[in-house]
Amino acid sequence: MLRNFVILVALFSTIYCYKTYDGYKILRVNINSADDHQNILSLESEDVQEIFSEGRSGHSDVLISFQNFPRCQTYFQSHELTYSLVSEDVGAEIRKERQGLLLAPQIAQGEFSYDTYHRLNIIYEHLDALAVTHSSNAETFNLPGETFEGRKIQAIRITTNVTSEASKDKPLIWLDGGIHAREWVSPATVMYIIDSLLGEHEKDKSTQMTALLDEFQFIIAPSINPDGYEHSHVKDRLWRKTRKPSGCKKNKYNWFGGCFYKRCYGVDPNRNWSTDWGRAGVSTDPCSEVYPGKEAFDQENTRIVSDFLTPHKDKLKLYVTYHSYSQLFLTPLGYTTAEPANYQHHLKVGACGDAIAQRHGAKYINQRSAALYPASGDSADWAHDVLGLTDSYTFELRPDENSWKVGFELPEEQILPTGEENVDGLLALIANIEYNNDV
Ligand code: 0X9
Ligand code: ZN
Repeated sequence: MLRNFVILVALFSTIYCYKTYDGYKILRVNINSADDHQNILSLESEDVQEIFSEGRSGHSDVLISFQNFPRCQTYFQSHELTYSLVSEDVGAEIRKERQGLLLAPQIAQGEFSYDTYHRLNIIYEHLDALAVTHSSNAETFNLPGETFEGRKIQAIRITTNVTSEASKDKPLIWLDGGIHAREWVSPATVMYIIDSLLGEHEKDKSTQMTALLDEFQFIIAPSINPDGYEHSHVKDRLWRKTRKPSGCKKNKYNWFGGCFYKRCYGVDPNRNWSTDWGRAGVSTDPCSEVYPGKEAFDQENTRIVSDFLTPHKDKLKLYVTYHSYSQLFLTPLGYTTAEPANYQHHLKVGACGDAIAQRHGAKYINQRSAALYPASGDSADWAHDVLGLTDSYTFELRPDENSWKVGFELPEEQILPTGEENVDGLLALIANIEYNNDV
């Protein structure tokens, strides 16, 4: 009875507070030249398209409302852009996922599961519970500072003898998830990696995990854009950015100092880091999905993470950030197609893709970030250039480019296999980092 009531209330809030995306379509637009790419970006600032979904190799997936569809078709024709229909009704996909979430069984405090996507409090409570159960190998802490909406970025430090002072000098591996709000499988995968390092899962790898924990300290933050993540759960499933007010659409103000078109929120946190900030793959429109902010690190969450990592520079041996989707292993650099000096090494570590494929057959392509599309100000480039770290990578998790309707809504039954294959991928990656090989 109570459960039915809860579901009714949730459905009511779904209808009245949640962006429905009814009648929205996703189109896959073929990109054959830099002009095509630019035309897609312009389409966004003309308000014809609601979300600029990243330009993949050879195409760009764009989300378009029912009302804007005819204008969009005209625009495509006049710019000689061809496209195919990927999703007829995004709203239906979102409703389906949301119903599944509402019906997911409740879990006890501190518990976690990989059959549904969890809210931030469940993630943080599970980290704390792990630190209690594995008190000699794990401790949780908040990175200093608060996000714009006043949330903490919680991290877990995992290493043998975690309370000893000496453990703080060990070589450091940093992993983060959730920099893009809607990429829900990213925090879930990072949580699975944490559980596995502590022997909650992947129990057959205990010898390997113990050796890793003896050698390294891991600091792992599963959700480094918590404001955006919560927003994507309660208001807008396809939210990507942070939540800080960013200005007015097209930077147009009215006579009274308000916005001429509409107020914009959020900055793309993966364009907000200082490396080559604001140049490639960005838009100056504060409403854009790839708006990099007014300046580097003007978002609390990117500032918090960079301030935390900078003093650890000398200890840091590996930086990995988890995104979705497309199944890619992206190596530096992302802002220029010029080959970095350590490119041969990056090719070698790309072998982690084989380990991933061996688990469940999913193929992750090894590619230089800029070959996906050049974009300035991403976190992995910052770790590579500013922290001087050769081993700095971005994973794009499941699904691949073709087997999906709404790529960010990975079906729940794929959460676990994604976690499993990425434990294998990470172990293979660590085996090849410079620190372990003296390259
Ligand atoms: O665009 C991004 O920030 C990443 N893709 S996503 O779909 N998760 O948004 C890719 C970042 C790769 N870096 C560069 N191309 N610089
Ligand atoms: Zn992303």
